[in-house]
Amino acid sequence: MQAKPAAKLLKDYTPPSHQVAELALTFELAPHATLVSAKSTWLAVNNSRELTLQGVELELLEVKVNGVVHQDFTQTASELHLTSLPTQFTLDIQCRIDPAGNTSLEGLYQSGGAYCTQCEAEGFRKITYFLDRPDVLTQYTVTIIAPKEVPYLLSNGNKIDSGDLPDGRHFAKWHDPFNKPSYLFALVAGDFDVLEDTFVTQSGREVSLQLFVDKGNLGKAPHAMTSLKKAMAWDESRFKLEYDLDIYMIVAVDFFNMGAMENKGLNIFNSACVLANQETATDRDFHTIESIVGHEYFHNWTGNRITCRDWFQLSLKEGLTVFRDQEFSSDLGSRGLNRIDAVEAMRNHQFAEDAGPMAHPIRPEQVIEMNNFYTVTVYNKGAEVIRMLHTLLGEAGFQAGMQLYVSRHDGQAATCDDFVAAMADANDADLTQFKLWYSQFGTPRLVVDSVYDSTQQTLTLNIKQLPPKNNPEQAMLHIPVAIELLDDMGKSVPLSAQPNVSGKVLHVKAAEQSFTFTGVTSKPAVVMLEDFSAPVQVQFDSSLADKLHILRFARSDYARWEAMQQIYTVSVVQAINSGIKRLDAEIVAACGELLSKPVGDLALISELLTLPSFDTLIAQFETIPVEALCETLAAFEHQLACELKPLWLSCYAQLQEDGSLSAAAVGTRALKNTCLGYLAKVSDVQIDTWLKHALENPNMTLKLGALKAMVDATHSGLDDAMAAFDGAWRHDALVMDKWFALQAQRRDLAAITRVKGLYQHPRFDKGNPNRVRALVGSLARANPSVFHRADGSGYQLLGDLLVELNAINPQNASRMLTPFMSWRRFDSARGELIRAQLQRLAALSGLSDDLYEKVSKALEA
Ligand code: B3K
Ligand code: ZN
Repeated sequence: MQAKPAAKLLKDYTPPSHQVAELALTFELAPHATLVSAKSTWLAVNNSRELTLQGVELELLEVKVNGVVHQDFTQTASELHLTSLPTQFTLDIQCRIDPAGNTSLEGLYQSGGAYCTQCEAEGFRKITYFLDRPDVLTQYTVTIIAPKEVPYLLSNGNKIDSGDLPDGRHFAKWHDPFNKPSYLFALVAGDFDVLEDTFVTQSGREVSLQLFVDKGNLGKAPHAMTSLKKAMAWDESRFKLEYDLDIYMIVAVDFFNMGAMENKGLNIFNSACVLANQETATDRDFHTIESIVGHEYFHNWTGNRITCRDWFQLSLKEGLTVFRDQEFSSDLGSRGLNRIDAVEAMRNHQFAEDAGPMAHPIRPEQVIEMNNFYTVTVYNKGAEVIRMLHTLLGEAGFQAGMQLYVSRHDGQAATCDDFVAAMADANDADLTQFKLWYSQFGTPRLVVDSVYDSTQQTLTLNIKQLPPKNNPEQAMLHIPVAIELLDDMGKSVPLSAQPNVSGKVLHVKAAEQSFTFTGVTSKPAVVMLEDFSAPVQVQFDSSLADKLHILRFARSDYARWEAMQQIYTVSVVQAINSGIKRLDAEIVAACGELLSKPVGDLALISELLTLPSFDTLIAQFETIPVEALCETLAAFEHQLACELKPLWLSCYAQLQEDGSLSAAAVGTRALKNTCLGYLAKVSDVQIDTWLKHALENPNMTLKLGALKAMVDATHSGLDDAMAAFDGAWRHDALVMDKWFALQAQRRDLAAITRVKGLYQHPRFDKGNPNRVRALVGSLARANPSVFHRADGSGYQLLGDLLVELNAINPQNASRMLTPFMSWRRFDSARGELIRAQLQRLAALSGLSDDLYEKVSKALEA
């Protein structure tokens, strides 16, 4: 392994040496030689005569201080160190950069023909030399000069000037009146179609909304625009937060590392998170777009108006903004289904990260490459921590805390401590113990047992808090445990008052605590951790009868789903231990009951009838039993398909929907697809006809549902169906991503060869993160029986790709590496095969910091 890149530590934070009063940037755009001039005004904070600026892959042309060429500087690959400076000065720096040659998709790069930027976390240093850190805020004025063939020239804030220049070029000048850090800077230049709209804020200001998409894609833009307007209205009504500029722009680009970016007034989005109509996008895509458009909009306050002091505080904006987008989706749609989604993200991904070599607190203390910390821990566990605060303080208390946070810190770069202090002060609450959630990693465990005393009519819950297995020294946390007690009739039993219980929440703060509830007239079924009120693992043995009772009667849809998940999970574990891969008749009957009366929330019924994923189930095992797990899931699915065949058939036959995006139609399509998924596993002429009809249906949700059903069933018509889909959709890269993903989920013997072969498909492009994630990401994440083949061919394929991606796009490489991180969880033969791939990467010359950090952690003893 090459020289070790240095880690940065939270405890080493020092404030910046200088303040920047203003920054004027001028870009003369050319694909391989863009000129960037940066003129700024500086004030040394402690009379320092030196200034160290960050800059990477820049060709430095000239430095002037107070208008005079300045030669007292030294340069390294990542810094410019200026000496002999006055304490107050203007600085002019001229650089040349190569957007067309920038495949990292960070800094200024080209997507298709358009220029665009991505500066978070530390991409601004690929544009010019600057104090590229989030606590240096200043006002930006940006002039963009380009040939007239590039008609739209966009940056943050308001356009203050534009016009023609000699030699066929034109310019636009933008000014952003809000101070911002460099990571929120954005520039876009290209030719687009524009969808325009307006939004009138609660105080009566009219905001112009513009959505820029590739030419020809206007028909796929309205949903994102509607989502934006819903988000603006929701933030006003729930959080009393109003938009602050006169214009809000969103640009969709095809080459983008993440979902989207909240640059002030000029969001840049992965086109997959914007473009949708019902012929090309699934119901799930529509939902994702709404939540991401909301997420980026909500950052305008939680992230932009109040930003982060340093990158260790990332969860300050991300955990909070994920919480806000989850609430947005829940207020507009189904709270239960949104909670299921959020908990699945936690259980499928975050628990694994928190137990693996990259485990970190939601406020990390040590970072080599910041881009590696845009994680499910910082985002999703961060949101769960905010949700716990909301549970502890209630909506009114939480909103009071938010108002205090905003009034104290508007315009500042703040810390997680600042946020918790505002919550505590506004509520006169002691959050000292709660704050440990920010500094401790790993998933805490609760071991619960319940004792019912029929003579006293009491129920006692004895709760033990165990530290995470990988962090045994950690201090006890304050864990809000929501519960519901259900009597024989399925009615909620009121919880008798006692210390450390408020409403339905038990405050678990110590290693062992007991809670005794009086007036419990019969032995209740206990809903434990209702709505996943804390990101913990719970061990609580309850009978199948109790779980079925909860399934029928719990007040929370989430709790009903969770009961069913536990039923399936216990069955899977028992089947693997006993070797008898059959679901209990009572469980099959419960599924039958759900299916025989498809009324109410059909999307929820669909979730209830879906077995837990491979990724969820692995948490049950010390060593992941790959074959046994895949075989058991397949056996259960087959059993449900066969034994309930008449019910699947009658359910499917009676489900009708109007093709709209109403919750009822979306739910109906979800259940139709679930039915078809099971039915495709049993052969029948009727089923083949339905599959054919669904494939021909213009609605992408139904079309893809049929194709997925055929993939999972290894249906004899699959090759033809896949070829027809390719023929019909080759022109649409985003639709082809769905096809690549399905190709990668096929389980036949040729699966690995097929994926490799698809690298040559005319629509495939290793430089495009969406394509790579669709194809290879789906193999690694959604096809465990093939990816984890004992011969190591899946690992070899991913290893080969990572070697290439390391050179093209380290950020994407690092994200694609994640499945290798849990190599110690597999049997020794598989573990060794993955380790060999990690060692191969470790030995690469030119290994990026991104991969170095994760590979070296994975290999550490
Ligand atoms: N803040 C951006 C993420 C930037 C990631 C940089 N590697 C998107 C978001 O969370 O809204
Ligand atoms: Zn975000």
